[in-house]
This record gives sequence, structure tokens and C-alpha cells, in this order.
Amino acid sequence: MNTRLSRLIKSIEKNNFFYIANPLDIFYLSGFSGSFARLLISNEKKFFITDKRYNGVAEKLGVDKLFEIIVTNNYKKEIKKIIKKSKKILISPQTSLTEYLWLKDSGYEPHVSNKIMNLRMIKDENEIELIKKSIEITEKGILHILSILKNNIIEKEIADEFEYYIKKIGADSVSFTPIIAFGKNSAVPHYKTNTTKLKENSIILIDVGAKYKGYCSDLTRVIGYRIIKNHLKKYISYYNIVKTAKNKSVLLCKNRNLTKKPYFFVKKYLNNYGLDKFFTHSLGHGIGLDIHEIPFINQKSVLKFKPGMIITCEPGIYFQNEFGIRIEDNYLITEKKLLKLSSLSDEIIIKD
Ligand SMILES: [Mn+2]
Repeated sequence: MNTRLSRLIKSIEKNNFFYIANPLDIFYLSGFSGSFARLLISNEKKFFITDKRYNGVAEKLGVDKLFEIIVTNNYKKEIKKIIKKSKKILISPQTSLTEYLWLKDSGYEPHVSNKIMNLRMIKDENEIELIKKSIEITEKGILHILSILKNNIIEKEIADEFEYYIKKIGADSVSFTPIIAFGKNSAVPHYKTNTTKLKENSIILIDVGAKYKGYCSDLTRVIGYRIIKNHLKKYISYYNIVKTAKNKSVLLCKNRNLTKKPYFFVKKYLNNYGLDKFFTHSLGHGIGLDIHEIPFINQKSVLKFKPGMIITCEPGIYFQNEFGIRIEDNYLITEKKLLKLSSLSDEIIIKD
């Protein structure tokens, strides 16, 4: 049996069922990515429920080797037939409210469980390869962006070009809406790309990612576009502080360390330059099938780093109405050391 599934089954108590409605969890456990399926898993039984549009599709993916397949246009009825005695049902935290409510209204007791989230947090060899490939595509997309920069090009055009280009070289899609921020827009950490035109003497912040065979990557780079010589020094000095914060803090992202440790390191490091108040978000997050997943690297995080986690490290500082700097790379935690998965240089990019 597939090891993800057997790990999950081992963790389910006797007579309990795990009800899985979150599409990414379903994909993770079964390989099925169609628009409708539900999984119902206990110690003894494993059901894959889908509707008539997918008749035969799941078999083609080999789902029938892992699950008993039920094709129905009334999945609720089928589930009620299967779960009569056990009232307690485990669900993932990402389960929709509608699903939660019908379970409750049907007399079950839904309990939120992190079991699948915790499995997904630790990547296997295959997942690591897919994420590496996803990062490689994102990096090529960033290089493509650099080649099309010109006066008066609008942010949205660059975002669209990135998306088109990465799909052309193999991505499924973008892993999130690209952030392309010119000039003072770069000072907004979760900026919404619009029709701002590129002007000379601007900082450009690009935060982009690809999705490859379901797996996400997430990188941020800063470009100095035709910067006037006497402004350049100021940008480079701020940039190098953020870069050093990233490269030093990430050394603390190692096996058995608390995940909040690198966050507090960055706060303290930036404080040496009076800049900690300009660092206003978390330091990083896990990536996988979701663009943001556990572990989150922030002040509240209680998890410890473990081998197999793939994370981002992305310190940033933002000067409102002026400019912002964020640098983001992706890393794999292993038993002994940290592996940087992204290979694009993290020096400031100067475009003349
Ligand atoms: Mn990120």
C-alpha cells in the first residue's frame, strides 16, 4: 500500500473514520485531481467516492488498488450507509463549513485533526524532486521577466508574461497571483499588481511562483531599474542588510530547532540597524501542494524543524510611500544540514 495512506491509517483509532473533502488532501492520498471526490478511511476500510462524470477515471489512476471505489450522485447517502455505529468523524482543518455542517446535522461529531497536514509537512523523495523542478521553472520565469523590462511597461503585463512563459516551459499554472510592484508599490508587502507603469530610477519587487505537477514554489527578488548613481548606494546598503538577515537566519532553520527561533533572530538582527519595526510579516512558511502550509515561521510558531520540511525564508523591510525590499529563497531541511533549493543569485539585480 502507498506509504502516505498506511501512515494515516496507523494513526486512526479503531472504529473511527477520517472523512476527507479537501481536494489537496484527496490528491495527496489518492493521486486523483478531478473536481469531485471524497475519501472515507478507517483502520479497516478505505472508500473513494466520486460522481458519474468520473466513472472509470479513478481506475485509470490506479485508485482502485488502494480504495474501494463508489460512483454515485448522492455521496451523503453513501456515507450514511457506511458510517452507522461510529459517531466521531475526523476532518482536516481545511474542510469547508458546508461539509462540517452537514456532518453535524446528520448526527456525527466532526473532530478537527491535523494528521494529514502533519503528513504533508514532511516531503518524500518524489515530492522534493517535483518542488525542485517547480523552483527551476520559477527561476527561469524570473530571468524572463528581466529580459522584458522597459520604460512604461505595466506591472500586469509582466505578471501575465510570467504566467504565459512558465506554462510554456512546463508549469501547470502560477502557484499564486504574481506580485509585481514598481517603485513605492514595493513598500506594500501583499501588494495587488495593477497598471502602474515602470519609470526609470525605480525599485521593482517581484514575488512569483510556479506550480508543477501540483507542487508550489515561491521566490522573491528585487531589481534596481535604471537607478541614479547616487541613489544606488542607499538601496544596496538596505538590500545587503536584508540579504544578511536571510542568510544568517536560515542557518537556524535546522533539524530540532524551534521554528520561531529564526524569526526572532531576524527581529533582533534588524534592530541593530533600527529597522525591526519595518519588518512586519512572518519570516517564512512551508510549501508543498499548498503555497502556504505548516510550518509557519513566526513569533507564535510552536513546531520544531524536521527533516523533509521545505520552507521559504523571506525577510523584508518596507518604507511606506518609498520602497520595500524582500528576498525569498526555498530550502529543504535534512537530518544534518540545510539545502538551498533555489539557485538564482541573491545579490541585488541591477538593470541599466
Ligand atoms: Mn512566500
